[in-house]
Amino acid sequence: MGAHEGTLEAALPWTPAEFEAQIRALGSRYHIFHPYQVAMNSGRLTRAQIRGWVCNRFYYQTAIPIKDAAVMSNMPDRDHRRLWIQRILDHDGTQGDEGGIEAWLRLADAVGLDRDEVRSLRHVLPGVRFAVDAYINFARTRPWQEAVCSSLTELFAPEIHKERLSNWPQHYPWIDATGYQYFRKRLSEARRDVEHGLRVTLEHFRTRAEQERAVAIVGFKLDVLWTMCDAMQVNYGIGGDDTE
Ligand code: AHQ
Repeated sequence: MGAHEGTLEAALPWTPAEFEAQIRALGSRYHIFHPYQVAMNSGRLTRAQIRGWVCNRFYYQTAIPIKDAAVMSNMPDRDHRRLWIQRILDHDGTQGDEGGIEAWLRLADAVGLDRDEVRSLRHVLPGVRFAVDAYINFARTRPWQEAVCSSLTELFAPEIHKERLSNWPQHYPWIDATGYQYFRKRLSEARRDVEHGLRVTLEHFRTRAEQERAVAIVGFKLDVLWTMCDAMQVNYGIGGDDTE
């Protein structure tokens, strides 16, 4: 290929299929491959390391509806808001459905944590807090389509929830099975979320430069998730003696 064609090719937008494939290729950076998650899903974490994860991830879970409300506040289109509001209800709950934050507190009960201790956020590590706050601030300050794009890490989420549901009961028999409701719930919710998020992303980012911006945005959010695991690994370690 001549230099001219090379330049031309580099400037051409990806087709929607190529664009989606570029985003899906980022899956290799998903936190399912982080040493802390790998150890977790292969039964090598201690009670304290699992409990530390539940406490820190609670901060992320409570941030999601706040993040999604920030996205909605920038969303002029009613039809998009009618879809997006479901994400807030999924976490905050509604009449007759306790929601994801309550389900996460049930996970806290199941791993032997005190709810008030989890709610106090006193165990949230600086690295986790900074990563989560960066995500909220991104959603507050960037165009709503960019914030929608950043949620596409959930393309890879069903796999990690399925892994927990199949591996944890055998690896962590001390965890009460009532705690797994959250992961089950996310299997269908993540798939529904991603359908809308992908449609918005593939439609909005048109030029090659815009498409590459979208790939960088998903990369930013992958870094948010990865950094949370880094902070937990540095502070809690991996493995060790599993005293109560
Ligand atoms: O439980 C998770 C969740 O509700 C969400 C919302 C979504 C977003 O808006 O960014 N991302 C997300 C994720 C959840 N669980 C994470 C996990 O590993 O349990 C994965 C995370 C994601 O992939 O973004």
